Amino acid sequence: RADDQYLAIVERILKDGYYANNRTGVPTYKLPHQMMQFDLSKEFPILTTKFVAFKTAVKELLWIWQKQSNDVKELQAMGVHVWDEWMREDGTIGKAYGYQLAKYKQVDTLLRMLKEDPQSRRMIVTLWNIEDLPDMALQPCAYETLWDVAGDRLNCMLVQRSGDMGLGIPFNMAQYAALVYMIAHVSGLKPGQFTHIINNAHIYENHVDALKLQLARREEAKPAPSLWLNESVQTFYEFTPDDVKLEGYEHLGKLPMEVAV
Ligand code: UFP
Repeated sequence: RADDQYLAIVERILKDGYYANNRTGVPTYKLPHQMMQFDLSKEFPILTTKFVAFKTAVKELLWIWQKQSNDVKELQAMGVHVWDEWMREDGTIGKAYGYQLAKYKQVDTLLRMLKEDPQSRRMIVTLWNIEDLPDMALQPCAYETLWDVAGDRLNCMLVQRSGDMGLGIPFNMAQYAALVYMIAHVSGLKPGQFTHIINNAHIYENHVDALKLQLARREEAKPAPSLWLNESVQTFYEFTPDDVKLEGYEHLGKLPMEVAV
């Protein structure tokens, strides 16, 4: 289950993590090469040992993958403020995230390959553009997805270079799982295996207490909710935040943590 895999990483980091400072000034405990794997036909991977703001996660995902926008005001208009701290004077996050999808029409290419050549081993969407890195407000963390089709199943591997276990990862795992459901639906496929690889998995020092509280909730984890998609949506660009909902999301409540900027 999502809680078990996530909390196992948290526990490993608290036990064996390497303690060091970083550019934010808030030190972390970190471990390399952590991984979670989910069979999306069996469970939707969202934590229940704390509340995860799924709606916000979906809105941010659609802002990146569908609007392919770097305009923070557009996100704010949807009531989402996760990028406020990184907004530049021009109101954008520079050439980061959605900008890189639009620049090379990467989502269209993926959707086309899934239809025309689903056995391709070259279905990659990447936000890591070396040339543009200096113009990004934040270099993309969850920067690459690799896609695979087996029978009627769509598999996806998400590669994340840097993962904030307290705040970022719970959000990223649920939003990319939702993305697999959406891409599968519009491609006539079913969601399959979702693998989330985190290169530098870290816990900020000021998140340790909250995460220990969460670990203590492990035995009370709730059953996973299911994801509901509006089946009448035909193309990826039609999805609205209301077309993607969790059904039966029971959780053990909020665990506030401060974001390191
Ligand atoms: N971070 C995530 N997920 C995201 C995102 C940011 O975990 O989707 F945008 C975290 C990882 C890290 C910080 O703690 O934000 C980025 O800092 P750096 O660029 O130094 O890795």
